[in-house]
Amino acid sequence: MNRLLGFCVIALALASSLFAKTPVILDTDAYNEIDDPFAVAYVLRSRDVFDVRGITAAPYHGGDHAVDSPAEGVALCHKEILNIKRIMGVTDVPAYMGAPRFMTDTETPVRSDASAAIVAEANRCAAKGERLTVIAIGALTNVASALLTDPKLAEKIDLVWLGGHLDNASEFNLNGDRYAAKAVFDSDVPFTQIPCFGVVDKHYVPCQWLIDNLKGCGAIGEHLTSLVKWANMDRRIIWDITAVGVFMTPRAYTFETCGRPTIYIDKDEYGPARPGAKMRRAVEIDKKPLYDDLFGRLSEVYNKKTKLF
Ligand SMILES: [Ca+2]
Repeated sequence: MNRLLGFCVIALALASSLFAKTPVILDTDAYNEIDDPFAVAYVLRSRDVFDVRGITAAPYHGGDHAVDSPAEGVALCHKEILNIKRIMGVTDVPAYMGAPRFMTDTETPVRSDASAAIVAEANRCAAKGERLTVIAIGALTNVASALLTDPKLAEKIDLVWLGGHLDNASEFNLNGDRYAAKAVFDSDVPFTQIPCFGVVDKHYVPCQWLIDNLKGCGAIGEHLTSLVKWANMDRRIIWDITAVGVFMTPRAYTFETCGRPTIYIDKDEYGPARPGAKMRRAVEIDKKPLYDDLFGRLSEVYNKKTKLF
């Protein structure tokens, strides 16, 4: 009897771990490029996989939706997160305002509701023996600021970041806040990098194909279609979904473990890795299963079937 009871307890524990959702915060410059709203919608339609603890607005400067300052950029990103939540009928996921400026050195955080939320949710997870995953798809200001605010945060979170290139460190998200990127690379936070050029730049798809696939995706499909049309390009890459896809279609990814390079503030190349400092890096991503999963989840058929909202 005791043996049977023990077996049941183990089976239940295994089942709960198999079906445990990943606690996640998505940090996004949602108004910068049209790919961020795809990623936000993807996360919000994947709540069988993610326990979404919040979506944080990242600052940006320049960009597709050009802005004059990071303060203007982060405010528009926050507004766009709220807009996507409204369109999708999501009322139980908080949107947090991020840093209004970039970091000015590698040691001074730019505190914000976003960095505070990352620290608070990481502590909530840690209290239950869990780890918070932060998926970052913009400049790393909020993440670096959280790491600097709580020196023990690196022990409590895992980070997946779309940014940098495979062979050099001159890329929009990285350039947005090089001090923040350096602080993150110099930290001990478990870190998966999804490089842009050399990996995700193989993911060009025709814009008309995106529009065709968004038919039948309801109000969020119409919103994403309007963004694709606004971009007015023949083909493009939906960069940011690849950071979400790490959890959704992991078999589509080939990773390598590599040294964790030094980021220079004033040089485009990666510097040598600190001795023993490692990270995981995607080197190849098969886009077909990723897009199949994305559009399947965005469809109204899926939405009605799962009754998430
Ligand atoms: Ca982005």
